[in-house]
Amino acid sequence: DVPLVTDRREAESFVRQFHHEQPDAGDVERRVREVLAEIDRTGTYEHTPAELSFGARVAWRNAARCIGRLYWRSLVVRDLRHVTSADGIAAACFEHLRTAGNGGRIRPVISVFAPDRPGRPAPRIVNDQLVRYAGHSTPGGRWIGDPRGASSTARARALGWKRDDEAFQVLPLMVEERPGARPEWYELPEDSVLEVPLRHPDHAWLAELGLRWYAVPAISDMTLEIGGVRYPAAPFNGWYMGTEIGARNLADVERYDLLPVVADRLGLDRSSERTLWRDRALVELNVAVLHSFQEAGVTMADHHTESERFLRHIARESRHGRPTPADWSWIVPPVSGSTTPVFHRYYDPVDASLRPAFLPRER
Ligand code: HEM
Ligand code: NRG
Repeated sequence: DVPLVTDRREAESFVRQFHHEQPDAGDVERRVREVLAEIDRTGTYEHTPAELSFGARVAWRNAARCIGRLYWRSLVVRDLRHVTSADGIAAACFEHLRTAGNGGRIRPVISVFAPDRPGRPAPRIVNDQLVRYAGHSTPGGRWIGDPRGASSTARARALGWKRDDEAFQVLPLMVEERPGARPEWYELPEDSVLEVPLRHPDHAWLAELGLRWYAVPAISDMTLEIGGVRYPAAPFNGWYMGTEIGARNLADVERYDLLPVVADRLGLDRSSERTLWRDRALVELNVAVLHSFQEAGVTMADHHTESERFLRHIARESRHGRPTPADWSWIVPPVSGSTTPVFHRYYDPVDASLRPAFLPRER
């Protein structure tokens, strides 16, 4: 599967957008001629560092499912297009996690590795996030760890990695130098993975459950597309909103499925749905997540604050004459939706052809 020649119209339209939004960037017509000539000569073109940074930031601005877009301008862009070996990519990903984790004061960062070129497809990161917990089911049908990590766990084991039976074992990073090649795998160095043990401000028993979560959500399976050029290895991170962990990762029946455990420790009556034991357990679990990150000094947003920021983002974009396409079903938090302002309105329609963009990995 050889990447095709870069689309000339996508390239030209990106260069024009870049110069429109960054009027100090120089002569747009000259740059358009240069880019088109380079595509005619080589089948693709190279972004300038300024184009790359702008493109990555606008891809974030365009992410219709993301509630965290207020800070899109401050994304730190690491230009690693020259890094193509599996060893080099792994080392750079670990450095990404350190600089993003920043001792707890999390910084939004993207690392952009080599793009696909005609006849030379780029390396891929196999994992869906740089940090993710392993998971597998026992012969008895019980889950150990995160079911979301099951396919990566199986993949890593086939490559020779050893899992244990812990609930929160960090998976190794797997890198394919070429799509379809046998991945190299790397254990994450301890100093690159910041984690927070969970406890509850009022319920000491919660700490005894031994729950934890990692600090930096770094998506590594989306392709960054800018001006017709595709960057399949471009992991990015911001910080967590508490509900992602407390209302989904730890609570979903298909994930850690902890609501019955928490409800029992709270002494709730589970004999009927009408006691709302699920809802009450969910709130306490989310309190524990926010409290623990706060006490550990690790950046995390609560869903009320992040919702309010998102509406400020929409207002600011609109002052710049730009719409903010958004997907209601992803923006509204998974708990207490109607208590947040993002619930009570509709959004500009999502246009799948909007670029630059983060696209789901093809295959
Ligand atoms: C999705 C929050 C930073 C790009 C999301 C989701 C949340 C979120 C809650 C929905 C996730 C889900 O339901 O699974 C935040 C917060 C950030 C942040 C609080 C703090 C700064 C970023 C950054 C980027 C980004 C830095 C890219 C540069 C995306 C994309 C999605 C998304 C592409 C959709 C993912 C998918 O389709 O699976 N974000 N985000 N976000 N975010 Fe953000
Ligand atoms: N829900 C996923 C992470 C998705 C992206 N969320 C962010 N992104 N906050 C999870 O691991 O729970 N980010 O770039 O900050």
